[in-house]
Amino acid sequence: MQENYQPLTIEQDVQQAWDDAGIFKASESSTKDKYYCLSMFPYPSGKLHMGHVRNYTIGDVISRYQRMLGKNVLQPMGWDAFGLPAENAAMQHGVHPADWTYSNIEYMREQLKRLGFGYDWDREIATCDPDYYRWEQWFFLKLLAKGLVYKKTAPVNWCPHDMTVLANEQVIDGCCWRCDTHVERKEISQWFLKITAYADELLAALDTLDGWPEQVKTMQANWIGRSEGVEMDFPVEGMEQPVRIYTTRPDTLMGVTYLAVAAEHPLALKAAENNPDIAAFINTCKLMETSEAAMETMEKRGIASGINALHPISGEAVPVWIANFVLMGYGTGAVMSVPAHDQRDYEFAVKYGIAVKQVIFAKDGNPHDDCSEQAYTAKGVLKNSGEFDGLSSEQAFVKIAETLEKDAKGQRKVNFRLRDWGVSRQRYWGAPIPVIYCDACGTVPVPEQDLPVQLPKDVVLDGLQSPLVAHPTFSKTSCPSCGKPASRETDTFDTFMESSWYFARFACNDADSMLDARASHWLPVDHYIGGIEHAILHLLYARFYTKLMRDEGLLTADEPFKKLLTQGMVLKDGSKMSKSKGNTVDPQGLIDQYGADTVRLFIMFAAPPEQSLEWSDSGVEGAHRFLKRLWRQAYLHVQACKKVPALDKQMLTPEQQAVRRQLHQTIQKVSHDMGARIIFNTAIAANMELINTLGKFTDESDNGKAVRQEVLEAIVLMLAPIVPHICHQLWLELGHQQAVVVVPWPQVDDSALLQDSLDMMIQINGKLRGKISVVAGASADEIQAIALADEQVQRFIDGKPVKKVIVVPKKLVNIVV
Ligand code: OVK
Repeated sequence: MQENYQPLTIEQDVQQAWDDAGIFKASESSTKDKYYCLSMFPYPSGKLHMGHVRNYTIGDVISRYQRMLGKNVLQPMGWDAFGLPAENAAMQHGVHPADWTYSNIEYMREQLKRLGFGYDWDREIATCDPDYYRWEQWFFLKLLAKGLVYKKTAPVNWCPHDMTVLANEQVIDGCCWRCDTHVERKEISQWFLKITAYADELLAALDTLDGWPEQVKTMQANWIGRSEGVEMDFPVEGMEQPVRIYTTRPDTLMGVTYLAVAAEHPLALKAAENNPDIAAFINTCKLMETSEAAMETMEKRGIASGINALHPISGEAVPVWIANFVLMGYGTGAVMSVPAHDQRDYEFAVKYGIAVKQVIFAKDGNPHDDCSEQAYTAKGVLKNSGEFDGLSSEQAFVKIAETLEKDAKGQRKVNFRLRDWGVSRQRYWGAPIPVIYCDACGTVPVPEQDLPVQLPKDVVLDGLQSPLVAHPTFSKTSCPSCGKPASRETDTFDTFMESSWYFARFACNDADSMLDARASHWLPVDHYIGGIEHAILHLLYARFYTKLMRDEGLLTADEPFKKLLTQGMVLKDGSKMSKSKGNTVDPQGLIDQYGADTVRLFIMFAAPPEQSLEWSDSGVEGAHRFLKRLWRQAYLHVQACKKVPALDKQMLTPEQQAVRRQLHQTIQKVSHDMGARIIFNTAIAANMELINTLGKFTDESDNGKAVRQEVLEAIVLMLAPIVPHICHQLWLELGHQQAVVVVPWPQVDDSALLQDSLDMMIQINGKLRGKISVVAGASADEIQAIALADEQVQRFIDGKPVKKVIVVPKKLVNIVV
């Protein structure tokens, strides 16, 4: 055994040994229980960020721990390879997005290997590979045939100067990132997936996800936004068509003082016909970004349409306003406004001098229901509401709904906030949408035998229009149905399409169909690890896709991810590591300097996985020192103990018993921390304490050596998931042939725990100087020996001769020097 810890050599050799033995290849024929552990696959953006290292270390530790528990583990890795960054890089550096992507994959794959992650690389996927996206196209066409896919117009961000569509991230403060021109909203025809058809199930099934953080389930539930309300019609003066609105607060109906409609609403367009001011206002509404965030924060503006609607119950005239915060794509494009009881309506009413009519009052008559400064949004009791006066909000909900239903003016309705998923992107680096447009036959799906529709490589990107639009052989084709010239869809899929099913394809990445029986074998993923930024969209789309694949007969699972761990951020000096702040730490430098195990240990020791982790250079040093100490202890033991004596449990001294008790308490604690709690820092700390104890344990008797061997072996096994290279090597040095990866997790010896122990205070010259743990029933001589061997006691004695030792049974040891 080498005297010094040399991580770089060990790590290379150990990784080679794993590779040679094919240790991480997962097989479906194993008789063991399966365990599918998955970390969110990366965008191949260039090189690993510390956030990736944290994510993938957590996943690898869980995988290795489960393997030691006897599970048949699948842990795959791949690349979420399409998307805008590749196009940007292509333009900046003059490389093709495909070349940029594949060279990043090469580099990042090496980094992952260097960190020792136990992936089954045979299952690697890159989503930009036609063998992957062909099945995405195939599945899209299945959904099209089923009516779960449709086309409609939807707004995009449009730069009128560059004449191009912009992604939300290319809009900066409402302006184009390239030319700073004000971005407009433009309606174009796009493809949608009917996720709303699954809204009920997506919401209800959240209750079955016991292994998900409550916070994530709440975010999903809010996003789906099921509400119970009433849909009703307001007749319009001088027109046949009423205005339809939906409200979750019908109890406030008698407080309506205006209606607000979207700029694209038919009433708004009608009003604009002979009013240039209205026409101008509608035009300015088009100059608006489409992102939800922008809609939330923009200034709320409007204009009176001059049209009156009629209140469905009182029959009073209600003015119709055109407002920039009402969107045609949301609900009916019109809302009833109750300024007294909705803050946005209140601010708008105050701004434009519209009446505020309070109809809900606090039940207890408290003055906090006052509406003179802001809206009163709580529920309460109705007043100023005619026949409904005196009812509670809850009673009024029912009564008003019944009244409207009786007169056929409205009806109760369950609504969802969730909208269908727009999957068209006007970009090059994505999976082509497999449809053809023919003047004679309309929209024609690409026949199955013509899939995949391959993304052509011979393009030049200029950052303006997608090069697919003008590509001579791609955009021009012939109709599969009538054979006449036709044009191909030039939009590509949203990259969330690829990440919505990759976890299933990992199970059968070589299948000659989208999925085969192996997908149902491995799914659901037992543990999914990733960033909280994906709490809503990615996780919802993946759940939706799972249900779609199930309903297509491709999968038996109802849900994709049984357990979810959302990892915390990596911070430096209190803020998120980012290029713009200049506070990033490059993992590669640390790996080169200290080795992968040190980086892994620091990351797992610095914080529990769900909390944010503050970067600390001294913490990395500390982790490295600990590994050197572990190596040293093993080295000294192996030198002193060429042949390990058998442990004789009947002949243990009290000190040996105390060490064994701490050992088995540690196994118990670490198993609980790593298994049930999924907390690793405390598990590591317990092992550190055990190493400290071993450092003080100088017993060179046969049983002493046997205990030391037992402790070292257990530490190596317990730390193997976290620092797998050093543990692999130490396991061999401790005299074993098998790779530690496949050795079972250590078992608690209950008999070692049974020994009663007690703490005894130590005084030196009458002053309290420490504490020792001894087995109940230990003799005075044994207690004296343990006390004198204690490191702290030795420090205080400081080489002076011991004059006297007084042992007060079960209480204290007094040493006189
Ligand atoms: N491909 C998607 C993705 O998020 C996942 C799909 C399943 C949708 C974690 C940074 C960083 C900070 C500043 C500048 C640059 C980078 C994420 C994910 C996983 C993969 C941490 C990544 N900080 N990057 N791909 N990270 N932290 O490559 O939360 O962005 O779980 O790694 O991340 S990803």
